[in-house]
Amino acid sequence: MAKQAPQSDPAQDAPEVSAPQHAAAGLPAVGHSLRMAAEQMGPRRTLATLLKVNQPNGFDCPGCAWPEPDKTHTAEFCENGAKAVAEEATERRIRAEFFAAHSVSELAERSGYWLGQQGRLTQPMLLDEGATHYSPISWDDAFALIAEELRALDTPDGAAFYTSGRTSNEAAFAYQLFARRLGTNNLPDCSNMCHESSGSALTETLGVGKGSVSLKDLYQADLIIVAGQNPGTNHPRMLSALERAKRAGATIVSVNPLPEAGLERFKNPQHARGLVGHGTKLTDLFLQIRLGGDLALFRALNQLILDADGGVDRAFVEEHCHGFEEFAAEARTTGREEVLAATGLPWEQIEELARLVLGSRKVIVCWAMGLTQHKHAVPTIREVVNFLLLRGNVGRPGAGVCPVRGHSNVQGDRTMGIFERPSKAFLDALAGEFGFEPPRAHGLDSVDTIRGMRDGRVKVFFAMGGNFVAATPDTEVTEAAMRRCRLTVHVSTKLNRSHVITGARALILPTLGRTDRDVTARGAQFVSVEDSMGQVHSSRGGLRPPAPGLLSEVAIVCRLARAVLGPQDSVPWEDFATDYDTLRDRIARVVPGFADFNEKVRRPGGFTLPHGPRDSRTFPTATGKANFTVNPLTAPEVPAGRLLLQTLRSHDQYNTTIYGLDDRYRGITGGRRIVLVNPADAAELGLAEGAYVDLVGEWKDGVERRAPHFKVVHYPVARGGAAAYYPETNVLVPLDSTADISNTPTSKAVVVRFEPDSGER
Ligand SMILES: Nc1nc2c(c(=O)[nH]1)N[C@H]1C(S)=C(S)[C@@H](COP(=O)(O)OP(=O)(O)OC[C@H]3O[C@@H](n4cnc5c(=O)[nH]c(N)nc54)[C@H](O)[C@@H]3O)O[C@H]1N2
Ligand SMILES: Nc1nc2c(c(=O)[nH]1)N[C@H]1C(S)=C(S)[C@@H](COP(=O)(O)OP(=O)(O)OC[C@H]3O[C@@H](n4cnc5c(=O)[nH]c(N)nc54)[C@H](O)[C@@H]3O)O[C@H]1N2
Ligand SMILES: [Mo]
Repeated sequence: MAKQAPQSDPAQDAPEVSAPQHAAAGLPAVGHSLRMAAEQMGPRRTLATLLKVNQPNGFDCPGCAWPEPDKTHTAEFCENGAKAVAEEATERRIRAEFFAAHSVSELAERSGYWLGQQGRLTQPMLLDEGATHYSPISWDDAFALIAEELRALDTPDGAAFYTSGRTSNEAAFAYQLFARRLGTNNLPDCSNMCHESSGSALTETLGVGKGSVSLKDLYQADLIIVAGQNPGTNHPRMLSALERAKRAGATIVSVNPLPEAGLERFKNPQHARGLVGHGTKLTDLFLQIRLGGDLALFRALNQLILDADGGVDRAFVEEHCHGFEEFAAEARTTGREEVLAATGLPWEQIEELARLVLGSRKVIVCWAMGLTQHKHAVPTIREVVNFLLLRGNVGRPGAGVCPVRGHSNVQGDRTMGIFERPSKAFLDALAGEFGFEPPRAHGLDSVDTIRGMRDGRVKVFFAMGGNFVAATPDTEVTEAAMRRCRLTVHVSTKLNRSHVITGARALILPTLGRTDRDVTARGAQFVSVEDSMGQVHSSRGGLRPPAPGLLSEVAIVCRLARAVLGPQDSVPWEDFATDYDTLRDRIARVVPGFADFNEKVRRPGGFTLPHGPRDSRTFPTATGKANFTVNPLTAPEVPAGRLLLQTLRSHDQYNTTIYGLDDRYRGITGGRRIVLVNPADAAELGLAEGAYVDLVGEWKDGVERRAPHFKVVHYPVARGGAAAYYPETNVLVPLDSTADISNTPTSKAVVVRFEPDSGER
């Protein structure tokens, strides 16, 4: 089996620990982001670029999917958005000489941090069968090579087409069309590891797998519950919205095993008072819940609402909902002892939250990976929906569901048909528009793609962005699976680990990013994205591309499709590649909500997609109503002497892209191999502060999964749980440990034991 190479170099990884902070952003954040940006881009490019982020005529920030306020502040960027931009707009370059100087096996020994620091990719590269180094290849030869491998497959299902969520609507639509013209629904995407649980739960209960609130709703809410999310690091611009809500009188409750600095207090860097003052206190009530305790919490709240006089919005439930009686009967059986054990919360706190809920007319629940990456994630989110439905908190201003998406266009990619289980309606529309019969059988998601590669069924792996081997679970299994492929292809902006863990042959196809100017034979092009709240708008980069001849993602897909399907194919790939308006005209006819796409996307601020539950309390579910569901109470079980590990993000990373080795708000500097443990648990387990340990995963398959050399940090995490960074800990997440229904890896719930540092690296 492949040796597990360091994700971060243990030799350079020497974490230092100081006290965690209690406020986010402010002056240090501005200084930090400008310093990082200037290092990558130089001062002139830094200023020119950062002033264009999320502006009406600029590009969409590649950082996260949080929406832009209507009137954009001149500096509508945040510290971590600035880092994401700098990472892409860097002036460093990787050229052919780099690949001649470094063999693939040498690069496989480097950390992901080091690989990312080498700069932008500038020309197509091929690793031929048996070769030790990548060497240059022309675009046409690269497309011909992929065509040859695809044609050699017994079935189109021998290929899988992965998407990471930065891909534009236009590229995503062309990409799924190509896969389906070829004959497969194997369209795994990063969503499968991210908000799939939200999509599954919301589609079943509300009929739309997306959030139902806008920024305006947040500003009007009486009560906002933020559960399982760390916006201070991952969605910093959300803090401005929470601050505004707070000033308008909202109460904010955070539910998290960790006290996250960004949720405690916010020093808004857009205002003078935020730069130098104490900032705004955000959280009014902090529920320090145990990992995986949220289902129990929401069941308890629902029981208290049912028991309260006038707690239930009867009129709403009768007119709009289905399944109330069964749900209520189940909720009434919720046992207090079970709730206390699962949540670790004092009962009084749960009652206090219930009082806040009963005193509020407009309630929003926001969540992210803390809810979606558990075995019982889908029932947990269904129970959140029950909670909102009970008091009519869906489809009225100031209220609703708010799953906060990660990648900047992950929601749009799904809207464009990047889905291994497309609806019949979508396929029918595609068939009607393009005159072919798309495959109807479900395809493979991310976890099933790994199984397919492992078992030799998937032989060609193609990735539109992302870093598949580093982002997916069970690193050793996944890397071995990847190595079994005939061909692996990555369309990427930056070098990463997935380029050096390859099939028999491998291609790196460099591409333009969000910040780059995109000019084709028919002139300057722009693309579009959809944010976390269903707002679609254009994105236009302004920087000189990192190298001449670089192709956009749209052009890569369309030229590949033409090479594979032939020039006489019924789809006008060449027009699509050079004039994105022609592509948008087709999207307008296939995807609901996109009529007059070309006209609407040119309006300042773009347009909002229709959303039945939000707009008119219509619920396109199987029953035609909003569905209450019955979700038996479960919580993770952890044997004595073990802790439950969650794998999360530091402040200096974007998923598998490491910007730096600090996690400022949590008081960690200079390293990433740390594990946060509650001092009381540490005392019981004999884990001294500063000691080095191996984390050893335990799961029912009995396989030993080991992540060596982590420094113990005593930290105020909820009892029974621990936390360490991803992707270093992905080696511990079993491939088969996934959420029921959504098949999302359980990255927030890995049972681990601690062993003395083995000295392994
Ligand atoms: N700068 C930056 N921005 C990003 C990203 C990035 O890596 N860096 N990633 C992007 C992507 S793709 C995504 S999906 C989002 C991720 O955004 P988040 O979901 O905020 O990311 P995580 O770091 O995984 O944080 C999970 C949070 O949930 C809490 N949590 C964990 N388990 C539980 C639980 O059982 N219950 C509750 N109530 N809380 C729990 C953790 O303590 C932590 O605060 O951010 C996006 N934005
Ligand atoms: N243990 C654990 N595992 C997790 C998670 C977790 O919380 N814990 N989180 C999961 C989540 S929420 C997600 S979304 C996934 C993320 O999984 P991915 O989306 O696959 O990973 P990223 O690290 O975001 O991908 C980064 C790479 O994308 C490429 N890239 C960047 N911009 C562009 C672009 O514009 N175009 C193209 N073509 N390429 C580009 C660069 O080459 C860069 O190296 O990871 C998942 N894995
Ligand atoms: Mo994500």
